[in-house]
Amino acid sequence: MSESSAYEPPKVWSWDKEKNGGQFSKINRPIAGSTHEKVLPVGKHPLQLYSLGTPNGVKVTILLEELLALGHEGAEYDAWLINIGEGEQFGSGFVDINPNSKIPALLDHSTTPPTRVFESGSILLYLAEKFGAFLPKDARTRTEALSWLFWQMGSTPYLGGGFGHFYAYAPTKIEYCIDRFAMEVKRQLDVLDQRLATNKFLAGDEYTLADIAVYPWYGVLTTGKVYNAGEFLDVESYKNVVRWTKEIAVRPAVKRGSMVNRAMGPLENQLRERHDPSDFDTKTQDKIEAATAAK
Ligand SMILES: N[C@@H](CCC(=O)N[C@@H](CS)C(=O)NCC(=O)O)C(=O)O
Repeated sequence: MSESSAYEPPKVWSWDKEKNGGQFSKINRPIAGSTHEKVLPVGKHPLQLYSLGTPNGVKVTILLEELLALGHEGAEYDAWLINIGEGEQFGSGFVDINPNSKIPALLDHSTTPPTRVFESGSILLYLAEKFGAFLPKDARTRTEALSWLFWQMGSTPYLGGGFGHFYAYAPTKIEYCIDRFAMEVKRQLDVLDQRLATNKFLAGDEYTLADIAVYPWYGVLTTGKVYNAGEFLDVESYKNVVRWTKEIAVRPAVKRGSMVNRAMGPLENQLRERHDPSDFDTKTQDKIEAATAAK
């Protein structure tokens, strides 16, 4: 019998802060709102992004780099690091922008008063509409792109909060949970695989905000880099997703966007804060640490 089947839930759930709830138990709380006062920094550009280089954060930085690559100068941005392991998402300034205390969060100072945007899907839509790019003009294709964008937002909690949590983070491996969510994630990969068998991109011929939303989760999953679950999920069998992933991964804006606010992995791929395009050449973590060591 697994440990989980011995648990009898009490009549009313209560919060036991000392219980081992896994890797994120120190930051997870059953109440919303800020835990401490913290004014957020503001840089020189109208767009201020408060984020972390997780798949949800990277969606936004890829779109911003794609907009800049297209020549939209108004998409210049400052990207500040929010360390969710340290609970920075519960600072008062961050909660003012995102009452849900999750990265990414955007403040657009080009409007008066500044416009707050939270939820990565909403941020992608806001930016695509603001700059008139990566969202098709034709109603049918636009609707298809939005359907896939909302598909990602609705489906990924089963990949992250479901599969990833129980496969990679939970303190005990529970077969029932891993089975349930592995099956669902494989079904989702098959949904994408079938769509991409007959379409170059998710909305059709055009690369859109839907591809930008889905790639950091399901594309990177097929490279084995998400939860180290490549072999377990047999990701290479989703040939069309693999083909699509390879096409997206080589885009220069995708490479740049994937480095922003990144705080793990090889140091040369980590641009923890981004305030200027030149930061990619001069402010990656390997260069910052080499300069500090030389002093
Ligand atoms: N639906 C949200 C999910 C955002 C999300 O889950 N962010 C995670 C990091 S990837 C986070 O901030 N977690 C901190 C926490 O849960 O306290 C979105 O797409 O913006």
